[in-house]
Parts: sequence; C-alpha cells; structure tokens
Amino acid sequence: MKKKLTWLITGVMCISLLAGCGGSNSGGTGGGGEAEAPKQYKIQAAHGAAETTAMHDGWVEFKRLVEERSEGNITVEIYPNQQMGGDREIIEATQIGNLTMCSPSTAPLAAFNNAFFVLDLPFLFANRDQVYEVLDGPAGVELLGTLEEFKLKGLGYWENGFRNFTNDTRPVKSPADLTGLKVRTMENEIHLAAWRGMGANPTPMAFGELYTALQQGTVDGQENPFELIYSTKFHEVQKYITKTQHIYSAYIPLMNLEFYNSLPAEYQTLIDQAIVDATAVQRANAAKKDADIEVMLSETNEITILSDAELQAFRDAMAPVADMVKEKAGAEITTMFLDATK
Ligand code: TK8
Repeated sequence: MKKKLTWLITGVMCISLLAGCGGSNSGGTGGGGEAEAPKQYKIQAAHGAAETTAMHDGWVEFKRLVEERSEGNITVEIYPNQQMGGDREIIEATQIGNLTMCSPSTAPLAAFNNAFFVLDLPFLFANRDQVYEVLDGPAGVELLGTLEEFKLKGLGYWENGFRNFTNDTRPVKSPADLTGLKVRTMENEIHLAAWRGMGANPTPMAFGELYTALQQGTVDGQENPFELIYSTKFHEVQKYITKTQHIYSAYIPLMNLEFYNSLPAEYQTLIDQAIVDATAVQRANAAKKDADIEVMLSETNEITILSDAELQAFRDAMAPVADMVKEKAGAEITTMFLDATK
C-alpha cells in the first residue's frame, strides 16, 4: 500500500516536472541538461581450454584491452574450461545470446555453418606462416563473413594448432597401424570419414568427456595439438604420440551478431582492434607452447616423427575426403582456399 502511494506521488511529480524525469535510463539522478552517463556493456565469454593455455591468454589480453580502451564501459568476464559447456553448447548459447562470446574450434562450428568444413581438408596448410597469411587474407575474411547468416559475428582466427595423433595401444607409423583402433574425433562428419577411411574405428565425442573415455579405454586414441594433449593430461593415459599434423585447428572468436550490431560504431572498432591485438599475443604464445610442450612430451611419451614418405602415406589415405569437403563446404570457398594454399 505504502509502495503504491510512493509510485503515485513519483508519477505525479514526473508529470509536473517533465524536464527532470525526461526518459533517461542511465540510472543517475538525471538533472535536465547534464550529459548522460555512458552506457555500460558486459561481455560474457566462454571457451573450452584450461587457464594455462594460449587460448586463455588470448582472452585475458582481449579483456585487458577492451576494459582499458573503453575506460571500463565494457567489461569482460571469461569462463574457461568448458564451464559453460563444450564447443557445441557454447556456439548455441552465443547464437541465442545467452553468451556474448565464445571461441570454439572450427570443426564443431562446421556442423552449424557448412562453409567451415573447408578447414577440414586434411593437410591444407603447409606451415604456420601460410596459415596466418591465408586466414587473415581474402579467403579467411570471406569465410568469417558466412557466419552472419547464423547470427554470429566471426572476429578472427586464433590458434589451437596442428593436430597430432595419440593412442595407448601401439606406436603408429602408418595408416595401416590404425586398423581397428577406437579413435575419438571432434563432432564433425569429415573427421569421422577421414579416420574411417584409414581403417580406424572413429567415434565423435565432446572434448570434456575425452579424458575419462581414454582412461577407461572407451576409446584407444584421439588427436589434438601438443598443448591440449598436455594441458588436459591426455599424455598420462596415452603412451604413443605420432606427429601427424594432419589438420590445423583454428579457434574462432565469435560474438552474438545482435550484440555486436547494437554497439556504437566506435565500440565495434574497439572490439575489432582488441581482437587483432589479442590475436598477436594468442598466436605467439600458442606457437611457443607448441614447441616447448613437444620437448616436454618427448621426455615422458614416445613421439614418432614421420619421414616425408611416411607422411605422404597419411596424406594419400586422407585424400578421398576432399570431394566430400567440396560438396559440403561449397565449390567456391573450397577453390578459394585451395588456390590460396597452392
Ligand atoms: C577446446 C576444443 C578442443 C578441440 C577438441 O575448446 O575438441 O578436440 O581441439 O580442444 O576446441
């Protein structure tokens, strides 16, 4: 009753003092003519890797730059370690706006936006320099643009890295050694087809379930870059590592498109630039950790380094999926990437 009365009085005062109550939503005391307090934005960003990883470094740098450059008007909260779910879930949450940002690997993103299957062409990139040149160039920009249709703003390319095969059964030097091995793949049809084509017995699984699956022997092997093998302790339950480097995994920093479009132009530019700057740190750390961790793993695990001829056997064995990629990703984007990586 008392409350109602207060509201009534406030209402009457508002009508009589129109200038003083004039539609400000800034939450301040709102005197007429004063500058409005700048609008505050909160970004909630989720990713699937540990806090020791270059992925996390990228987000920490992004947060620092955004908060500093916006003078605190944009704040960033980071949720690492699949706290908000695996790649599939965080992509969905970002699409519907339950999360503002996330950074999944491209392979699960391809299930949402088939154009991304182009990055699942085995052995597409020759080396890191080529990766950066192509992803930051016209082909990569074109690919990011396809995300808008899916309510996502693709902001750039971070590094997960070149993937290597691990297992706990035997050293693997050739595709024939894979025969019958149960291999976890990311949730991606091309990866499944590639491993099936080599005679393995692949099964798609979320990253968060993988350690237990390896430990309990539900699967014999998996593939990931050195850093994730180490940070997730897969090396403790996987004796053998083969440096196959069959796929380069990029992470895509994504933002809910509606949120991005709702930002004032200067903040959109600020976000774009913060990603560019954070990318430099993220990639440098990823490359360094990849090299350092390979050395560390070589002390605890058996790493097989393949000769050119041995690598060629893996290339040949995975080559048949290229047609499937072209069909799913589309001829145009596939040709663009193949031309750019020639
Ligand atoms: C981490 C995932 C993951 C990926 C995988 O966020 O599932 O194997 O490599 O590490 O994106």
